[in-house]
Parts: sequence; C-alpha cells; structure tokens
Amino acid sequence: AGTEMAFTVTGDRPGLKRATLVIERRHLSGNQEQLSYEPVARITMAAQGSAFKAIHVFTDTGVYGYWFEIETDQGVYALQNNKDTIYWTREKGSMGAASIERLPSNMNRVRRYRQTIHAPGFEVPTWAKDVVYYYVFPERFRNGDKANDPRPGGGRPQDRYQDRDVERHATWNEKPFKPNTGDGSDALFNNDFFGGDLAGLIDKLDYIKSLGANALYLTPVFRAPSNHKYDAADYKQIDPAFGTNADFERLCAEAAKRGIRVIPDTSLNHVGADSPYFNRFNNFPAGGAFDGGKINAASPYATWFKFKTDETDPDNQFQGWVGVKDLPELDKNAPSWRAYAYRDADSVTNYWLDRGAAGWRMDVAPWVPDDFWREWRTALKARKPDALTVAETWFDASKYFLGDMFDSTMNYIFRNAVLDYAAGKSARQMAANLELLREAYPPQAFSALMNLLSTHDQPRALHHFDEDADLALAKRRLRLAVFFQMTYPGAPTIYYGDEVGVGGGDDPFNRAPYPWADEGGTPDETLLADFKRLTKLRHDLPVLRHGTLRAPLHADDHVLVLARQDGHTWALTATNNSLKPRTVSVRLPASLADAPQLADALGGPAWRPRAGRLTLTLQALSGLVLTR
Ligand code: ARE
Ligand code: CA
Repeated sequence: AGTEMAFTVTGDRPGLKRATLVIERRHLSGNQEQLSYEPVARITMAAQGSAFKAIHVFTDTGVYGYWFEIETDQGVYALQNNKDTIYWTREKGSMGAASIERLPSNMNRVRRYRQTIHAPGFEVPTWAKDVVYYYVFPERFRNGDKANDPRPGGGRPQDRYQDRDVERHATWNEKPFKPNTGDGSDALFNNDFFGGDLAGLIDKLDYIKSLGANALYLTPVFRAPSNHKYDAADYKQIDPAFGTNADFERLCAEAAKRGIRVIPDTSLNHVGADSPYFNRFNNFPAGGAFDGGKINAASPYATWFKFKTDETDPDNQFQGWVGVKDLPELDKNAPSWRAYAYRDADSVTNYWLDRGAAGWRMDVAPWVPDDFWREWRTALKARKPDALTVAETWFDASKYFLGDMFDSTMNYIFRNAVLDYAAGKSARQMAANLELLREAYPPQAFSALMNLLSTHDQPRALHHFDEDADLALAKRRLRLAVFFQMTYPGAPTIYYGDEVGVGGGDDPFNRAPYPWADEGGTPDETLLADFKRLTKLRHDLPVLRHGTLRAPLHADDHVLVLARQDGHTWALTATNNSLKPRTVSVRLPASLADAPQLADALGGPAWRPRAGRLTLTLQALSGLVLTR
C-alpha cells in the first residue's frame, strides 16, 4: 500500500487520440469460479511525444487488474494482455506483446494485466525457498509397524470404525492399483487399508534425505475412519493405525536431525460424520452435534454446525462439503469453532506446532472465509514465527498473498503448465502461463510455491504422459518435467513413488503403495538416481533457489531458455521437449554477453558466447544448466 506505479504506453498508431489507464480490483470468489472486477480508477494518460503516461498510487493492499482504453479515429479499443504470448518483463516494466482489440460487450473478457499489492511487511519464512518437498500419503508409504494395522474385530466403541467395511490388504500388491475390469469390482475406496504408518516414515527418513528432500508434507495423520483422514474424528490424536502422538514427536525430532521439516495437513472446513464432534452413527459416546442422526442442541459441539431444523431427512439437515455427507461442513464463523481451531492456547493449530510441525497445509482454503485465515495466520505466527502456511488452491491464489493469510500454495497452475509442456505442448504456452504467476504473485511467495507434478488428488505425472502406451517414453518425459521443476523458482515437490516410476490415474489409483524392494516391489533405481542427481543440482547451485528469474530469453514450440541472477552468479536453464535435438540462438543479457564461456553444471562441455549471442544445441527431451 502506498505504492506508486508509473504506466507508459508507447506506439505510433496513426489517429491515436487518447489513452486511459483503467485500474480495477479483481475478485475471485466461491470455489474460485466467480470472477468480477470493481472499478478503482480511470486516469486519462498525458501525451508526451508518441507516449502516453500516467501514475497511480495504490492506497490499499489487494489484487488489481489494469488495462488501457485506447481511442483512435476508428473507435475505442482495449490494449490488453495477450494470453498466448509472453507479454511481461517486470525488470524493464515493458510488455513484450500486447494486443489491441475492440472493446468486448462482456467486459470480463478484457485480459487485464495484473498487480498484487501486498502489505509492506509480508514475510515468508526464509527457509521456504530452499525447500524440496517429499509429499506422502501416509497410509501407502511404508508399513513400519504391523501391530497397529487396521483390522476388523474388537476394540473400544470409538475404535469401532476400524470394523466397518475395512478391506485389509496383507501385502502391497494384493489389490490392483490399475482398474482392469471396467466394472468397478476392483475399485479401491476410502476403506481399503494397506497399513502404512508413522513408524514406516521414521524408518525411511534416511531414504527421504538421500533423495534430497528437506521437507516432508503429510496428508492428514489425525484420527479418522477413512484411509485419507480428511474426515477428522480427533484433531489432537494421531490415528491409532498410524501410531501415537509420541510417534509424531519422534518423527519430527528424527526428521530435524536430518535437516527435514515436517508439515502436516488438515481440514478446518469440515470434520468426519463419524466423529465425537458429529457422531452421526453413534460410534462414540453421546455428546455429538448429530448423535445417531438427530440434532443434539445440548452437544458441546452444537454451535460448530448449522442445522436446518425444518427438514426431516437427516441428510438434508446439515451441509456436507460439496455435498459429501461424510464431511459435515463446519460453521467457520462460530466462535467456539475458531477457539478450538486456532484461538485457544492448545488449539489444533498450536497443538501440532508445539509437537514439532514446521507449518501447515490447509485443506480447501477457498471454502473458508478470508478473515478466518487472517486470524489463523496471526495466531500461528505468534506461536511459531517461522512456521510456513500453505493453502490448498487450484487456481489463482493472489488474494492469499497480501501478507495476511498464506505464504505459499499448492501450485496446480505449475503442474498443468509443466506436464503439458513435457507431454509435447509448446514452450511458449508454458512460459506464458508461468509468467502470469510471476507477474501476479509477490516474489517472496513465488519462490516458496509448492511446485508439484503429481498429487493425491490428480493422476500421477507418469499417467499424464501415457504410461500405458509407452512407459519408457513416459519416464523420459517425467525426467524432463523434473528437470524443469528442479531448475525453476519455487519448492520442487516429489509425490512419494514418482521417483521410482509409480504411475496411476485418478483418485484412488494415484495412491498406490510405494514399491519397496524388500516387500516384492520393483522400484526403478535408474529413475531414482536421476531424481537424486537433479535434487543435488538444486542444492549445489543457490542461484537455482534464490536467483531472480528474468523474462524468458527464448521460447518457441519446443525450447525455453530462462535466465536466473543471484548477485554476480548467473544460470541459464534450457529445456527441449522435442523428440529431436534442437538448436537455438539467444541474445544474452548484457552482464553475460562478455563471458568467455558458460559452464555446464551437469558436467558437459562448456559453451562459448559469440558476439553477445549463444547458440545452444539441446538433445531430445533434455535440459541444460549453464552457469557463470
Ligand atoms: C472421494 C472419492 C472421489 C469422489 C469423492 C466425492 O475418492 O473419487 O469424487 O469422494 O464423492 C478427500 C479424499 C478424497 C475423497 C474426498 C471426499 O482424499 O478421496 O473423494 O475427501 O470424500 C476439489 C477441491 C479440492 C479437493 C478436491 C478433492 O477444490 O480442494 O476436490 N482437495 C482436498 C484434498 C482431498 C480431500 C478433500 C479436499 C476433502 O486434497 O484429498 O478429499 O477434505 C478439478 C477442480 C478442483 C477439484 C479437482 C479434484 O480439477 O478444478 O477444484 O478439487 O478437480 O476433484
Ligand atoms: Ca502399520
């Protein structure tokens, strides 16, 4: 706020009469599907020679869009963002490519340039930009303790969920992780269990470290009936099938010894229907808000939910998240819920920070009101100033990066852009999509993004690359995607198993057990070695983590060349997604043009610039990192 920005439009279009700078506030609401613009300022730009100039002072933090209304002899046009081209270079403040089009009848169609004005004190923990995540769905990683496996029979009433419909698989390979009948009879569901647990994670910390990861992101580990545990039954207890609270502390302590931080995940938007809070199935002692399917006004949790007393069908008396009745939605404005979630000294948020968590990934962020997240962040940072906050979002997350909500987000925009590129789509398109993030996100958030390729909610990267058609080719494409991930700003994120060739389509097939060799699995060791080589490259070269990204030096159908600068250190990163070698010639930035040679960080021969240009040949589906 208080930031002054100067805008200049240049051009020699004959008949140019007037240029107006239009600034609007951009609102993305609902589940990020409703986009609207609120007028902020219309400034007639002053003509100076062939240029038009204007200055605007942003008085308030916010997500802004701007464009230029251009009046000529022929009518009124919008000078706007060209969505298919790289149009933005922040360092010079000039747009590489813009388009001038007639004003559309629906003004939402104008493609605005973006400016996010964040609070001056927006600090992201400094460690975040050095992170390489290992991302684990704990039920499927490693069974370190057979004694705690979910099993039918016995147990206290509140353990009874373990008897319900549990399909227990003795070995990892017992149930196919590829649908092969088509009739659904082999489908996996929320009640298929394989026995993974925290003991398994502790056993494999050395493995995780050897892979080059220094942060461990875990999908929920708190007591819950399903295998995914987003249906919390006790926010303050590790699920008995995963271990104990002491195991969590041990995991964090053992991880810390190896320089690894642990980031847990939970939903503060909904709980499980089968929980003491709700108790729809009476599996817990009386006292839930919906005991046995009846509204219970006397429950200590009664105010956590909004019930519709005029409905008779229990299913209609409460709201499930996106209609999923297993996940009763909380009233996020209820003071009693906010107290439990983050205000109390031993709130859910504090409870696990105090036991070793380095931050939180927060489920379904857009379903929760912004002021909840603001208060939540304040409470969390008061408890642990260097704790990291990561929002689960799928689209533009700018509004979370104003300094008062989140530090980072799951970067699905990155995933989509990079997977499409590695699968053969144009480098120009990938660059345009990624440059949009660089334009919109404050740099401190941009370099802390959770840059993922696979997740537990989407088909794995190998699947995207058509693993069933040609596995070897799919793996080459995966290597290219990982190369890009490891050389780009933001925290590279490895979804457990990707590094040894695990594939699988949509949920639940993207959650296959890790194929440990000592359990009869066949991890792809060659692929693993390549992952390690690339994480090492990232750790060895600070410029890849800290270096400022400049506007792309080159982007065509196949090749992208990027430049990074960290003080006097430079890196050029280049990738080719073609099945054939490609040669490109790029003009070097001034401070690189006089370099006698650029070293290949992966050990290949050095490259020599000539007359300020560098001619590079990239092998099929490969990348290069050149440093000075
Ligand atoms: C289960 C089944 C699904 C079924 C669903 C609905 O597995 O096949 O479609 O039920 O009946 C958790 C479990 C899921 C489970 C779900 C509901 O992990 O296995 O699904 O609970 O029981 C959207 C949201 C995003 C959300 C995903 C799932 O925007 O926030 O949907 N992700 C988080 C977690 C999930 C978790 C939950 C939320 C609930 O990461 O693991 O699910 O706590 C498009 C849209 C996205 C959409 C995405 C996936 O690309 O753009 O908005 O994400 O598809 O559907
Ligand atoms: Ca176990």
